[in-house]
Amino acid sequence: MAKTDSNDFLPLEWDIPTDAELKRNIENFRARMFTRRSVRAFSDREVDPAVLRKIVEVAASAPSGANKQPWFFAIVTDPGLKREIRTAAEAEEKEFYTRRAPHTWLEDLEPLGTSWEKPYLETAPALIVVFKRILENPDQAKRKNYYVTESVGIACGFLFAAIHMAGLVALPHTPSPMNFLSRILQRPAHEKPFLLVPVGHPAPGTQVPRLTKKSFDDIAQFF
Ligand code: IYR
Repeated sequence: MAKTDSNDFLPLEWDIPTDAELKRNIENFRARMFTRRSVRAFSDREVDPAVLRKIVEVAASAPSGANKQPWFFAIVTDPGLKREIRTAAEAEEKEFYTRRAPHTWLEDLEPLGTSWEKPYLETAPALIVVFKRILENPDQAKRKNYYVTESVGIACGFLFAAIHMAGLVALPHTPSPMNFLSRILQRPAHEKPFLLVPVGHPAPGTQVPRLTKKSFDDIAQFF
């Protein structure tokens, strides 16, 4: 790696695990992650803002192109804003389910039991709205951030893992188009909505669809 005078490098702080520790670590993490489910029914139990803050800090620790950290997380707990978001999202979803979605798409959604109605956007105690920041600085239109979608995608992976490991549930929700989120949350034009994530505790008696994950051989191969 090229080090120039302008680089400030530190020793990596890292404990090298034994083979046994490695196996245990990944088995534990794998077992925890396999209990994650997307949830669409939330109880109204609140989540401490300090917990939400730590979850977002984990997400924002993700790697990003040239470390530009091209993201913004709007943590929405205000009931009036949640209601506005629900109303606008349902208007788009109604269009989607009754007009825009191709028949095959609706067929694929059938097992999930979804519809245009999104009560969870109001019941969930928090909505984390993730924005991508296209520009580093809105005044410098030529200085675009790098690999923005990849970076924000990784941050969202961290976000879902943090939510799950904290003991909360969430859903990656993508009403389309999502411009209404910029308007309601008054975000600047160089930020674009990426994902809407309701977070909270599951409603008592919540049921989730019986889903299976593809086999390892279907999705991976050693070369
Ligand atoms: N955004 C709609 C439709 C939807 C699309 C996909 I792809 C899903 O995996 C689930 C739902 C909705 O939220 O209902």
